[in-house]
Amino acid sequence: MRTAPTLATVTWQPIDDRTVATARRLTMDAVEAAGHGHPGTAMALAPVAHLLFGSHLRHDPNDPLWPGRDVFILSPGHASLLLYCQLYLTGYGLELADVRSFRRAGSRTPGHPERGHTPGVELTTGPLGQGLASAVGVALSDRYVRSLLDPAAAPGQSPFDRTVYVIASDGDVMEGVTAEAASLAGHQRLGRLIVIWDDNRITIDGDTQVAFTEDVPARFASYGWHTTAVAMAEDGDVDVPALDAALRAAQQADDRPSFIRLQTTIAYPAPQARGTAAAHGAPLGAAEAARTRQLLGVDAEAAFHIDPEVLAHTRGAQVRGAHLHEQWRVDLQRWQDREPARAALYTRMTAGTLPPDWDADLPTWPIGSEVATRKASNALLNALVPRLPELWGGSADLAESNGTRLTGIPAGQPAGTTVANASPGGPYIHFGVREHAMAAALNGAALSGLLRPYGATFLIFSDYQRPAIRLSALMDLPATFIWTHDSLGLGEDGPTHQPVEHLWALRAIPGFAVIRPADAHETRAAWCALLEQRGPAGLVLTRQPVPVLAQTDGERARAGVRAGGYVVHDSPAATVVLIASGSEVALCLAAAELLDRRGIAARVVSMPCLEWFEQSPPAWQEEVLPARLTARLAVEAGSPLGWWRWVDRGDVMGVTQFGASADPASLFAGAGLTAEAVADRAAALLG
Ligand SMILES: Cc1ncc(C[n+]2csc(CCOP(=O)(O)OP(=O)(O)O)c2C)c(N)n1
Ligand SMILES: [Mg+2]
Repeated sequence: MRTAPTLATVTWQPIDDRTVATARRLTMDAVEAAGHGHPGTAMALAPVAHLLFGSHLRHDPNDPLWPGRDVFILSPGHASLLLYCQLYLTGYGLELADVRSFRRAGSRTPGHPERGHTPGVELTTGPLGQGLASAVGVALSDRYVRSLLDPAAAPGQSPFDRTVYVIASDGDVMEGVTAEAASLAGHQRLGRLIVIWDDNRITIDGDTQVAFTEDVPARFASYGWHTTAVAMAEDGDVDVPALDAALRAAQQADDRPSFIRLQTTIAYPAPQARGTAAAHGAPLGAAEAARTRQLLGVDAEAAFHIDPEVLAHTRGAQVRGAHLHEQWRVDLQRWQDREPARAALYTRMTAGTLPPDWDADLPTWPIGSEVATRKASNALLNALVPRLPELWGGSADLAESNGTRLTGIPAGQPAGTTVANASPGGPYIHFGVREHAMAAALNGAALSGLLRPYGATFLIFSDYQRPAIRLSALMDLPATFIWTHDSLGLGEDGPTHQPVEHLWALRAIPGFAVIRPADAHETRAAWCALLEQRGPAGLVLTRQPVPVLAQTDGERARAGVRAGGYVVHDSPAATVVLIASGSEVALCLAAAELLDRRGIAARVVSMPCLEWFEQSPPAWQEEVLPARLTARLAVEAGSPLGWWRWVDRGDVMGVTQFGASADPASLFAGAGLTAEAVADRAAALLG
């Protein structure tokens, strides 16, 4: 069996001190060369990074995507050089030239680490708090995957046991999303999550005493974390043996996440800059850098000089990594031989393909019946989740409302839970009232590529998730955000709960698909398209029942939804086009009927996803919205903001005021969204 993740006490040699000195001076050199950047924390934590990458992390620099690796997340992304130095020194393929071109256009060393841009960067970080919160998602989803694929293995003995290491700064620990995520991690007893808090008492405004004076470890202890403290060494440097011991204790505490308070001195050992906020985000300056190089014992060397002995030492990580990787391969092979069915599932999940017949028995609805699209989505999830174990997720305390309560599907809870129908391997997560942490956790859960995570709340509360949604799009992760109660149509809960600007606020995020199906049929098509397309997406659903349309059924609609928009009603004599998404498609069909009675032929286009329509071939766009049909009216129960893109010389009907606590029919009428009003406006367009 594989070696346990815990390693023998690290023996720190003079060469390790030289390695740390090298990383520190490389950090200074890179910031001095760029003329800007964040040297302080990358310098101070150089021993931490070397201890992790050299001794604790199971990783293979030759294969940054090795599935058996531990995950390292640098939550304070501004300290990116801390990571870049390790990726260079341990041999990830990042070269000295890359470190030299730190923060330059086109370099592999951007200001903050970017996943997909630099090999070895697991997660894009920079917005404080997101890294730590996403790490909770990694650990939570890892536990699920491990239970799914290798439930019988003893703790630490499965090829799917990974540890998630996080470095977090004061800012990370102060951010609200961290409170949500840490509380969830404590409840879920995520024993394979280890956070090192860089307690340097410095943020940009200066001493943390100006704003941050609580007992942080006590807070984490009350969340249910295992906490330890490592005081700084007498000279202000990191106490490496004490940190090493704390890490080993954290690795042993496998029934709780671990929080290590690590006291450090920002910019150590710079004689003037150390311990100051000035060292957070600006070059030390030539004179201070020279004094620091002297203290580091590298003053005689040219900038960016690397001692070959140091490099040979750090590149030992490649040998160690290859060894760990090979051991893992053997363990994985044994597991595959023992578990052929699970191994086939793992192969499929790794490939990201869907099994045959995954969509064979999806629900159907009688045409003409009235079904809220959230209810349709619920029926779909109930059909899909038992067939697709990669569908992992839940809701932020709105399971019933969001249509994510699943029949018979176990909840994911820690071992020994008293919750009914729950286990560590349950694919359904009760995220609690923690929308932001849920969204960040979805990003973490999507990183491995094995899962298709989803998380649900009301559309109005997408505002509580926005920073994580943006990162999901930036990283192009296959996360699905389910948002119900999508308009004034939610009714009596009133303006605090009625989205107005949200659809366009979300559509404004580059690379993010907002899908707002017209009815149950389109909701089915949307889930199918989502599962086939693998991109960051939001599924926007109604609270209120909407008619199940004849025009949205079958393969034609499925293709139409995939293309983002398609014709649902037409006439060869059409002179005007009504374009709508979601609940307003039925409204436009009714308006087309009224127009017909007035002798005006209209085409109706259902446009569930503007991003997909934008990406569809020009010929398809022309087929749906021909250039000759310039009289176009877009109708959506939200801000009209971006619809102008598609209406040519036409018009947009939307919502520009907050709603009110009233029944949906009055609210739609009050906003001017009735079939009569739509028909009138369309007729007016024709002059
Ligand atoms: C959400 C968010 N708010 C603000 C910032 C801007 N910012 C970058 S670092 C920082 C605080 C620096 O203090 P700390 O987190 O302790 O990092 P250190 O200076 O110790 O490296 C701030 C406010 C940010 N990156 N993310
Ligand atoms: Mg700090």
